[in-house]
Amino acid sequence: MNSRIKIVLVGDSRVGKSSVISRYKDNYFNETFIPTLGIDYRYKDVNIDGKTYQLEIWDTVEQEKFRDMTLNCIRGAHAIIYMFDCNNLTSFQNINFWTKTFNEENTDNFLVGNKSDLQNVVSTDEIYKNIINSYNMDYIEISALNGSNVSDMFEHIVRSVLNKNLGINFESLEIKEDQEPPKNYCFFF
Ligand SMILES: Nc1nc2c(ncn2[C@@H]2O[C@H](COP(=O)(O)OP(=O)(O)OP(=O)(O)O)[C@@H](O)[C@H]2O)c(=O)[nH]1
Ligand SMILES: [Mg+2]
Repeated sequence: MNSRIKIVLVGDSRVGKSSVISRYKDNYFNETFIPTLGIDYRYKDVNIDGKTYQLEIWDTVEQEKFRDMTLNCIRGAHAIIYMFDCNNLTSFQNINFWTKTFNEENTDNFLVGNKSDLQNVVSTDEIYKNIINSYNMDYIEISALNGSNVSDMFEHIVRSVLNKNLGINFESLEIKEDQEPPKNYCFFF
């Protein structure tokens, strides 16, 4: 038996949401941009302090037509990753929009700058550093391309969710090793 923790990634198109999931799940990176066409999830087991947690990691898309589905997907999530591209100011400015759109009370929220392998126009600038602090979320910089901080980030999120407890009854989340994903969570297009 282990426990399932649901994590949802949101943010502008091309910030690297799908790439981060592929890097973490399969240790794979594709330089070619293949836009995600809907909402999907992947599973990944992680062992922390001798206990296995099954992470249910949801990949979302920017387009407005999927907004309601993303909102549905966020209900019941333990953590939300608000992701931007460290080298794309617009994607950082749009975090304000994403946090307002998916403002959930019972989630643990993280601000994540991806593409740290590139020149960093956001978090090296004093003005933006202040904005990052004002979000009052843990800030983590990662790179799907070279894998920097990716596993550590997911582990940090799990520990944080467990520490905060968030009113989650983990006993009720216990699942059997070979249990099928919940079918009603599935959106394919
Ligand atoms: N240099 C660099 N490029 C990256 C990194 N992560 C992703 N990319 C590239 O950025 C582009 C977009 O990545 P995706 O993972 O498809 O972005 P996405 O956020 O899932 O985009 P949508 O599916 O449209 O929402 C691709 O060409 C990736 O190869 C990174 O850490 N560093
Ligand atoms: Mg994608």
